[in-house]
Amino acid sequence: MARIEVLGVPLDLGQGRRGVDMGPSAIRYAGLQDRVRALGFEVQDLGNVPVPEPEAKEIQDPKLKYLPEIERVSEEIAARVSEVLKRGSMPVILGGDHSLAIGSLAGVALAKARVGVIWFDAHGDMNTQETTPSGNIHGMPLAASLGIGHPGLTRVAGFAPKVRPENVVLVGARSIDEGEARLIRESGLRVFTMHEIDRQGIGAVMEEAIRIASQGVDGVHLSLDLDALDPMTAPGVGTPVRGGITYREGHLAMELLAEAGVLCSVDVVEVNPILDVANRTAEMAVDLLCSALGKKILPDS
Ligand code: HAR
Ligand code: MN
Ligand code: MN
Ligand code: MN
Repeated sequence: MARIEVLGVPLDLGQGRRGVDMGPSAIRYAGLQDRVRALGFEVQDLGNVPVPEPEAKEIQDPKLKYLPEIERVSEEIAARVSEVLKRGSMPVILGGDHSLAIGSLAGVALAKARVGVIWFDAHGDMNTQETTPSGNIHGMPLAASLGIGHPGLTRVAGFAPKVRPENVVLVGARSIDEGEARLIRESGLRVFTMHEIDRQGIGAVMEEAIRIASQGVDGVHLSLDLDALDPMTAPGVGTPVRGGITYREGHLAMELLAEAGVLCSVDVVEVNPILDVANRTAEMAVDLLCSALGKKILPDS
């Protein structure tokens, strides 16, 4: 039976609100291990990657806050994630803020010749030190993975880029900064904003997203930012944006991914228990992960 290995990354250095470092605990507390085992997987929890506390560090570059610390954590994540894949398991990385995806995608790219990415997010995460309005690195991981931005972020694990734009799809976007919009157009990745989801329906959007991400690759990485969902469904995130993916749209998207059978690795990020309502967002994260791993409303047997 397939094996899942869980790696926690209590990282909050990539953004400005405390509490997202408690995300891995909240997701585990929501029953992750038992729920995934109930689907028939073997599950091993590798514990957490060590992450420095912001109070113990100083911001050096206001356009790339905590860059040296995030670089070090990213290298560690990359090494751990590639080991998991080389053992034949599926890594599930629990955040923490989305800057951790720089490391997780680096790890996937180390282990696989060519990888596709489905990036669920309200945001573009396509900023660089030149375009960022905040200096927060969690607004940069998709750009970094495409080889755009500061070399400290793009060259994690010693090479760039990690993915080709023709295999990258952004789903659920509704808050894109001006500079990001330009980088998105220039890089040529495919974006399904909430407008396309409203118009075509999440089913058609996901079919196309899966086709693009899986063309010619050895696996598809799902980077699931919980702020892709509507704040009514997922209130416990640091940068909520109205008008997001509904509970069922989220599940249908994950169910279609499971049916496609292409997933090789998953990030679950931006869950902030301090901003949450009775752990609802962490529970939603576990629910969505189960659907992505093949949970059906009406099981076959
Ligand atoms: N685009 C804004 C910035 O770069 C906000 C980014 C918020 N990002 C996340 N991850 N929550 O998607 O500062
Ligand atoms: Mn902390
Ligand atoms: Mn994000
Ligand atoms: Mn986001």
